[in-house]
Amino acid sequence: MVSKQSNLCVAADVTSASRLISLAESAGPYVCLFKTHIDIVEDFSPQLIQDLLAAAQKHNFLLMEDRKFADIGHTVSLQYSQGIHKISSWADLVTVHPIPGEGVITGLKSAVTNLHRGCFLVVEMSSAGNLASPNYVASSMEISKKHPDFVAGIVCQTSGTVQNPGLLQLTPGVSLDCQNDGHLGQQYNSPEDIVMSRGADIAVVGRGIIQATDPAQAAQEYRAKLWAAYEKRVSS
Ligand code: 5BU
Repeated sequence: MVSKQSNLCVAADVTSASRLISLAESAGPYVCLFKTHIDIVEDFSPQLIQDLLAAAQKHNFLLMEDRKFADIGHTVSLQYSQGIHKISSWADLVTVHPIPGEGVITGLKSAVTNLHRGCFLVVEMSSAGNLASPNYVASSMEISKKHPDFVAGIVCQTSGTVQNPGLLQLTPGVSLDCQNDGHLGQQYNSPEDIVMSRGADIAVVGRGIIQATDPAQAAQEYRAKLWAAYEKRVSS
């Protein structure tokens, strides 16, 4: 984040391997994290992973697979390391719902004994009507404390949820032009609000970048606005 002066994570929600790699090349120089939903790629192949890893190394970003694991420990350990995607072999970070309890984390950890891997716990979502109650958020934060060797951060929407300075706050729902995406439930904030009022350390931008006519230029613009807000917040 510091060397690239970027707290921007791009949500690369595209369905073809060539578009995914093209985004990694165009937005890659401006992001600290490149977030995938690998299961939406229609022409997935192991070569795509090799290309993604090469882009990550070239542009110095981490890969996050937004898999939102949410099952018993044994099942998530298989979903994480097996199947066609073999997520644990390439994704530096994954997302996890704490709904099953602590076993979801111990299960994931059991699949990666020799790899440098981590997760973000999803404790609050950006979507309208999401079910995260204050109790759920508090209990989820308790779980995060028990696994500092694997929980790198928290996905949430509210400033103050993350009290531990050792955890990063990742916050989706950021757009320069939209308030929502209609009946699909997404709710957006501006880059300034997400960092200054909602406490994001890293902000996730999907359609604001990937649907722009020039994704590289959009990524530059979001990076500049988000980083300026971040510097302002941490120095105030
Ligand atoms: P958008 O196009 O900027 O709306 O994309 C947002 C991305 O962040 C998308 O990949 C979602 O899966 C992801 N997301 C989210 O929007 N809200 C959440 O609470 C979580 C993830 Br967790």
